[in-house]
Amino acid sequence: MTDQNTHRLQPHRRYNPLTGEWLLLSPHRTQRPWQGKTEDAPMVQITEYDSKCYLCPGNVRMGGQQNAEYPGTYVFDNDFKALTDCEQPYSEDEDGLFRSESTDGTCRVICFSRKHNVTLAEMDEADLLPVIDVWKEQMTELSEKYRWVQIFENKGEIMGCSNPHPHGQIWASDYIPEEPYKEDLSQKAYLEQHGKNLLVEYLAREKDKQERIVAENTEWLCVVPYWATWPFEVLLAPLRPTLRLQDLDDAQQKGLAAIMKELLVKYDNLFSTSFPYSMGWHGAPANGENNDHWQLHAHYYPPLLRSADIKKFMVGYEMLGCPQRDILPEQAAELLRNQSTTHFRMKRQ
Ligand code: H2U
Ligand code: ZN
Repeated sequence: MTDQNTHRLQPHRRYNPLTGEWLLLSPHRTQRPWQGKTEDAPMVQITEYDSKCYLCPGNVRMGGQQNAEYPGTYVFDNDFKALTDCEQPYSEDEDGLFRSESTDGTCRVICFSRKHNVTLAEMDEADLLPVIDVWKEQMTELSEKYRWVQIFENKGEIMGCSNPHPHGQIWASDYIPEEPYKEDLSQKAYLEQHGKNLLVEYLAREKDKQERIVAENTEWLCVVPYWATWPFEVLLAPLRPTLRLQDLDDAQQKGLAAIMKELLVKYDNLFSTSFPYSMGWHGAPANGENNDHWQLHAHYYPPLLRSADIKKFMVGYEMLGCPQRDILPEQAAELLRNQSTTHFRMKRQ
């Protein structure tokens, strides 16, 4: 912490320009030495194929359908869809007090690899390219029909994901959900007010400041955002104006595979654990409108605070007031940035 930044050590609020919300920072509570527990997690040996896994090639899923003998990535319709195309469209509104409407949507599951025992962090960089291909294909296909296509990954038992087989999900809907809706309004207002794209401008400033960068290459920037809520939250975005995943060109796609690999290895190395998180992509909605105010980006929201088993809870004041964090985003970024780019499991072999 440089001398001119000591004001940051007192309680203060920071503004999230993407959502228009504020958060509270209490960094004076963490000025004790770093207490991160980084002893080695036990090496749990799991096999490349698990006959009991619903996602492994050739296995029968809960609903009775059989997975193909897929060699790489694999997409199937979720057997327990949270969204379906509605059979009886309706909308009701009783004086704004009892308001409801039907929705159209669908849900899919994406297996990132046929191998049960790898994670994106441990996959070769080259094997991340097909994952990005699938994301792009799915976005293109589902955007024809649905206004919002939410691609996400829920990783780790702590996040409620019970199956270690590397996989993500897609939920597509005819409505734009709350988080991207707030981002849509904020980005639009910023462009109107400042004549610049909010995130493209923010990334350029972060690149200059070099305070919150976790990883960077010629096409991408990965930062702990100035307004991060979760201790090790990151924002990953292309530097060039880009509306959607399916708009990424070859150079951006290669750059994305490289920076994802770097981020995920650093995440795992931070607490010597397979780092849990929820992540997902936000880009311009498929609404047929001018979306110049949008910039593609991914959010990574990891729940961990100080070790592989100490989680941050969003409770109390955070449920009733606003989110709060102790460790400064600048400190979190430095911790992540300084992690090795060699996965801890590789080192121990
Ligand atoms: P998560 O572990 O990220 O929750 O994803 C698992 C998803 O896979 C979940 O949405 C689906 C669940 O509905 N699933 C199937 O569609 N078929 C199965 O046989 C098992 C799980
Ligand atoms: Zn499996």
